[in-house]
Amino acid sequence: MSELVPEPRPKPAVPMKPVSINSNLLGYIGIDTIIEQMRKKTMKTGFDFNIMVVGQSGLGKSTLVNTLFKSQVSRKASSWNREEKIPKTVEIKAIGHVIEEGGVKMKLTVIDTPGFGDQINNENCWEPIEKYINEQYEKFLKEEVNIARKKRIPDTRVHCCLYFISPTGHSLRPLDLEFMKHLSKVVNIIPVIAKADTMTLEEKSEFKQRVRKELEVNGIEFYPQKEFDEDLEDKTENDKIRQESMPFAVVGSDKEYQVNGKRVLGRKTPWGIIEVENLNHCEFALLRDFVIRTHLQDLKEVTHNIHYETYRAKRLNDNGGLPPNKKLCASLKRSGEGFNL
Ligand SMILES: Nc1nc2c(ncn2[C@@H]2O[C@H](COP(=O)(O)OP(=O)(O)O)[C@@H](O)[C@H]2O)c(=O)[nH]1
Ligand SMILES: [Mg+2]
Repeated sequence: MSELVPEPRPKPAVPMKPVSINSNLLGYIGIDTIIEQMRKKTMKTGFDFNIMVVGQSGLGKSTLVNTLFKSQVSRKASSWNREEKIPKTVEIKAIGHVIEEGGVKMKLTVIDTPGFGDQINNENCWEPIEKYINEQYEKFLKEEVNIARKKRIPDTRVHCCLYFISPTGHSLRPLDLEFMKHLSKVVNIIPVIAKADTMTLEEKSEFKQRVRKELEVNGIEFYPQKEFDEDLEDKTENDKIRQESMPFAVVGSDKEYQVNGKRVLGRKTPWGIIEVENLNHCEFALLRDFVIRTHLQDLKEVTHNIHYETYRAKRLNDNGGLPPNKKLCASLKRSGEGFNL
């Protein structure tokens, strides 16, 4: 009797699916602890956040920054002093503070630009501000290309620029347009309407619409820029901000008052107290939530991945592909070493 030889089985036409490892079978792996690990690291190292305020004197920049961080983080403009000289040029002042909340340290630097737009001829007055922003990119780049790199490069790059629009109820001034046109390519600009308590509800909503239209007509992209939305969720969330909230109409104050048994930040007027954190009174709380609670990390990422990257690529191109650190280039040339970035 002949034995039955089993026929070789045909190979499956479709490659077999990779076996997915069911974590239920193996037990708990602990991938989700990465969040806790990252939290611990951030708590240890803290993080830098640099915010710049730009706009004409008296629009409430210092007051708003104080309101934003509920502490005296930006020096208040001193009262008028006859001896004091009116600054002739835009003078840039950076004031650093460490703010701690829930064990997390934020090294906050507020960059104030007193004197912006205060001259009779304000032509090119955005230039010193652009120069300052680029200088911070340059500093970071130099640190990055150093052979002996610091473990953590101090980050002085401007992550966010609050641009204060005067609450005229008319339209943007040429200076506003010039500034935003030039600077929106190098930094995240968030336009805000200053002193919104000086406008009626109708005036405010009309003015907001007009400003949005003017920015669009002039091709000015403010933060959050459409092209950098990463997915549909981002797009839906940011579209709402771009089409409804921007520019945030804010009121600032660092004085506290008692309202219904609670202490609130507000402005006392003959007709009542304007509560800065009350959404029925102004959009300060929206701006604060936007900058700190929902978009802080994104502001940092867009600064690093888009604005700084653009600067870096241009700088390296201009330099024939070499890093801008001349000393380093010279020393490497001498020693005959080459290196890649
Ligand atoms: N009505 C109103 N006044 C404000 C507001 N914010 C600040 N001020 C006042 O405007 C003046 C100038 O404010 P300041 O913060 O020094 O302006 P900066 O020159 O832009 O820094 C001060 O008297 C503030 O009390 C606001 O939202 N509404
Ligand atoms: Mg000021």
